[in-house]
Amino acid sequence: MHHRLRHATRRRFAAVAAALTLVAGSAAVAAAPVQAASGNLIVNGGFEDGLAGWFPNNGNAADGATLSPTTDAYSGAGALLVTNRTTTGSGPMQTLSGKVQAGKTYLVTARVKYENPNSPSTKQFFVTMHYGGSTYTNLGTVTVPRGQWGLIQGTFTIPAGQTVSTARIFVETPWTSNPSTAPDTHLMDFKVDDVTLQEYVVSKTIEVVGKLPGEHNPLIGHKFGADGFGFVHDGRVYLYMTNDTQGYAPNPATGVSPGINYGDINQITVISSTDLVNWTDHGEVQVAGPNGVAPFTGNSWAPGMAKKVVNGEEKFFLYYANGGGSSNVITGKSPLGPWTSERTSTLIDGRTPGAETVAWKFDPAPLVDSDGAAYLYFGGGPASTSMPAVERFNNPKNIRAIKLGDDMVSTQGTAAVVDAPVAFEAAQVFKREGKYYLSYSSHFGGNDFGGNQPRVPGYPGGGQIGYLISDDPMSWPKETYAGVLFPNQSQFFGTGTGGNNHQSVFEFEGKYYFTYHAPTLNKRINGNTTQGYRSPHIQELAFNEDGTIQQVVGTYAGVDQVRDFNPYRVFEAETVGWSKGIATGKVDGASAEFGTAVPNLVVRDIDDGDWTALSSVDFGKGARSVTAKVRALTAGGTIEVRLDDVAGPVVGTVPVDTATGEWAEVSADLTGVSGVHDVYFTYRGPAGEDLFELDSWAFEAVPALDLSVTAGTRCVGEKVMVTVRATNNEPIHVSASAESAYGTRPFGAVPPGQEKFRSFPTGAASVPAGEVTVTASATVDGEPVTASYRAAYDARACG
Ligand SMILES: [Ca+2]
Ligand SMILES: [Ca+2]
Ligand SMILES: [Ca+2]
Repeated sequence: MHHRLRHATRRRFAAVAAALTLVAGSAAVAAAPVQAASGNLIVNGGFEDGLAGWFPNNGNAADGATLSPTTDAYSGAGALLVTNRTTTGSGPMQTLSGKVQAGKTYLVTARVKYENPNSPSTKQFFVTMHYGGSTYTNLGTVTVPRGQWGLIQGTFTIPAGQTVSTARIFVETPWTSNPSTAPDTHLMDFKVDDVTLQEYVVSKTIEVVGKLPGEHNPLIGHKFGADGFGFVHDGRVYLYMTNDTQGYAPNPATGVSPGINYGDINQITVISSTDLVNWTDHGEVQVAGPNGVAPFTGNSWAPGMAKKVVNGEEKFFLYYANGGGSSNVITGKSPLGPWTSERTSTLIDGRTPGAETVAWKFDPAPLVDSDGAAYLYFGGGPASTSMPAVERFNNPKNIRAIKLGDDMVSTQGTAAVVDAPVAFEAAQVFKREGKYYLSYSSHFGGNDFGGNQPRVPGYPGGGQIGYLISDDPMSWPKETYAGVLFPNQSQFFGTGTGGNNHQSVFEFEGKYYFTYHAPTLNKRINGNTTQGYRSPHIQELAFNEDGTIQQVVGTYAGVDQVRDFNPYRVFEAETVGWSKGIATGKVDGASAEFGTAVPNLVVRDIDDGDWTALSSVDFGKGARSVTAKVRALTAGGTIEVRLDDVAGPVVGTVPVDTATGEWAEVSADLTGVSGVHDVYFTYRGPAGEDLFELDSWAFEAVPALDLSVTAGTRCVGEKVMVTVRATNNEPIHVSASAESAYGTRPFGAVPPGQEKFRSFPTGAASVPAGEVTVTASATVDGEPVTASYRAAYDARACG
């Protein structure tokens, strides 16, 4: 009876363990985002301390084995040898009493090897938990070839309510009732080394470099974001996105998350940039759900953004899909909030006139026209089944346009049909040179759209971005269709990047840009088997003479950086061109760069070897120091500042030597930093520890003196005189002197705003072209500052 129960339990768990192994094997490329919350719970797991902590499994009276140290180790100098085994469960055991808890998830690993030449050529081993009594669970397994060290690996969650006071783990071979009939098969000697057991915390931190240095797509590498909507305000581009990271939950063992579940998403992610390469993470707006700005909505997908002055006050309106059934809007005081809800029910739903038959009343995209009139475009999903199948496929009439009220949070009149060919979702409108452009995503066919129907020539294929051009923002007959402006992203980014898309177009400093998404970061994490987690991309949009759009080509290169990055100010550390291994999180308090009323984030999960980088930073004449606002989490952390490459020269090292747990400023002098460079901050410190958090950076320029210097020549009789003129543009006295091939002449003190001349008699009738150097010095803010200037003169002959 006892054995039967034990057998049944063990077989069941053996099957589970085998399935886990298969999953782990198929995703061997994935880096497991493991965080050991407590370190190794096993005492002397490497057997470097003899047999300390270990005893032979004695869970059954029949179990028995001899444990002895061996120097044939997998790592280090020692390992364990198991001999004289009496049951398949005979192996080394260690108690976990007081170390593990019900409901928590753990990773177990161990190295095993057997060498008996009479044993099978491969053998399966387990690490098994004995909770007590007859409750055994296989935690991890491996099938290893004879004579080689194999790696047992597995994750397991201790069931809620499981008693763990007598929990013990041991290493064994597969159970059989009568092992002594074939001892070489079932009771062979084996060796064990490197046993670990760690608690697992699912981490969303993306450990791979998701945006490669030099590339500009995806826009960010440390989190996901889909359905990006580009919005320009006050010289800055904001991108509002569906928070695809919200339900991302990579398995700690495999690194692979379950597929995306849109139903989990009730936040909108916001990033912004002034150069389209370095993006600031503003975190997530909790839009929907019980704690959301609009708690009467449950989801927040596919945002759209607009601004308008209402009753003399500039307001920002963030529209979003409340799942597939309705759309809503919240109101911001700035593009980053704070946010309020002016409504107590959804903006677009089954009651919206003209939208009754639209299956999915979602994907709301606003347009504020140049005359102040505002419109909302929305809708999608399967066409009415009352239509003929061919029409359902080609002209499903599932998109709508409706006028927004002056308050931007109500609609006016009846929604008009947008007859976008093969339409599925994601309508968005922009205006250029008096014409309105409506782009949208096409459907993938199938029974919802009438089955496999003949496609009208020129109409979009599945999952493409088509567009219409109209003179009227409310009139979109099928004749306004203008073509496909973007094929499916899988055409450019390959296996694993197919699926839906959602685009927007925005104008920034005279150029038009196209936003779309692709699961390229997901692909970099997991290879070609992606789980639907999408990342934002941008390409430039170009137009033909007739106003049609040149089809966009998706690239990892992305768009050109609009301007160099200005380092001489306080800017958020969560502004990143490229990164590795970091996460971001919201903290209380104001943003140093964006003000008191909007969220501030910090860079977190900084481990030894992680880094962040800024693209194309203009240091001008030179930077002399950098300051970081940090919160040390351990002693011994440093920040290395490097130029142009993650392994580039270190131009300064910032010690993070402040009190742990406290925000403080740390800084370092810099050497050799001038001109335009990519800047890499590489983080160093004790391995396996969270080093510090980062809030903001500031660089300080080498102080310079503002002098204008010119040189020239004139003839005095038949001899050449070299002349030099220095103008002091500083508000203080500057001491200066000039040096030429013909000597050195002091100017003495040059008063603020004044100029002085000096002449160098050459004694020659002709001189070649040359240069003078003026050296100036002054005391600025109590510090001596010296600067030198060069000025050239032409060759001259006199007489
Ligand atoms: Ca060892
Ligand atoms: Ca990290
Ligand atoms: Ca910050």
